[in-house]
Amino acid sequence: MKIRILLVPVFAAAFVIGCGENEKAKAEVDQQATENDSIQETVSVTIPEEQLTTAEYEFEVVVPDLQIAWGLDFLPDGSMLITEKSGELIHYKDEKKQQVKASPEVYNRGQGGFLDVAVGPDFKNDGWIYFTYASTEGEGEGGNTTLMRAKLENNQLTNKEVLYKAVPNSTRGQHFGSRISFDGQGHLFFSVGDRGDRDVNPQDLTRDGGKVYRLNLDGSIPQDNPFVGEAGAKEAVFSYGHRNPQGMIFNKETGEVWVHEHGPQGGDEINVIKKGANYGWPLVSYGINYDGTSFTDETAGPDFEDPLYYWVPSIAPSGFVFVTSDKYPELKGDVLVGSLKFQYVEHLSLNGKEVTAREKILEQIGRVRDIVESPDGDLYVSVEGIGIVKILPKQ
Ligand SMILES: [Ca+2]
Repeated sequence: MKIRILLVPVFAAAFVIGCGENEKAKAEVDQQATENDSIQETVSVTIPEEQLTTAEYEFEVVVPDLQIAWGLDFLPDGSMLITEKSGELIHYKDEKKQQVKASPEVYNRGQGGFLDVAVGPDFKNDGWIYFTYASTEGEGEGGNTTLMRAKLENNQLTNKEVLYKAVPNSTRGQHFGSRISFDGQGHLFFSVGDRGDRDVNPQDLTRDGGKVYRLNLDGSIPQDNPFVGEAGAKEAVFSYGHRNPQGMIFNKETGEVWVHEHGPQGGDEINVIKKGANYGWPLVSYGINYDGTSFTDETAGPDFEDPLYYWVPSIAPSGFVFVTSDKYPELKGDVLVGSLKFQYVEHLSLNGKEVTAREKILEQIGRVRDIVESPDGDLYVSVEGIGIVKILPKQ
């Protein structure tokens, strides 16, 4: 069914032993092998394209006439906040689109622009909403990914606070990330891609880019972050060696933050985020360069965290949701991932932390940017050139 990659340690092959000792020695080796297997077995799994099945779902367009609705989230009243990559923030309420005033000025270049929006976990009490966007603030030409929080009052953003600005600015148009997620324990996670500087940023803890960051909800740095106190390190960094994560969930069943990230040609990954871990980019990868040459022969190594799942060929993943809703029993407990490249939503069946099947839904709908479960348990998908559509539960 699926390809499972096992990293089985190589044992010294030569045993020169007497006949009577043979059985005992062999038993010891077997015992050792079993122990090492359980330690070193990776969970890296891929499922080939030929096993990708298709499921029919109806959908309806809920918010029409959007260009690139990069991110969306729901307020407790059921209304929706939507970012347009070009720079608009839209509040969709009572079937009307309102452009929110005083939204941040964005650097709309390449993959950068207005990125994610996430309503804070204590919104009902404190009113905080979190955003990521590309910004030109600070020194140097170009821009870089920025995290802001603000409140929404009378259709405008107030109390705006920049909580993090990645540096330096760059005129490159690649790999800004960025998604925002909360762990239910007072932390916010967000991602910044490698900004097209793969050989400089992802493996260097003193530089932004190619990282997943963890902050307290007010933007301060948790003192138990892994690189606090390390000379020169960006103390907001939680994990590194990432390429360009554009999907992030908090998996309520495992209590973990998961990201997916674009690989090069082949090698998109789902990674379970662990404190201080190195996810290997660009030193290990299941992908190759776009010109067909290989930049690394290594897919794994002892210093690197293996992906939970990887795609070959790349689907160009954007948007990620862990389905908890009873309205979609066949999706519940699984994840959905948007595909920019192949223009569908991929349903990955999960057995705990193992991906067991792939299924295509909303085939040929368009480039999928984001997927969100609403407070009343409906699944909404942002599709370029269409807007926001709702996946209709099966009758
Ligand atoms: Ca990796």
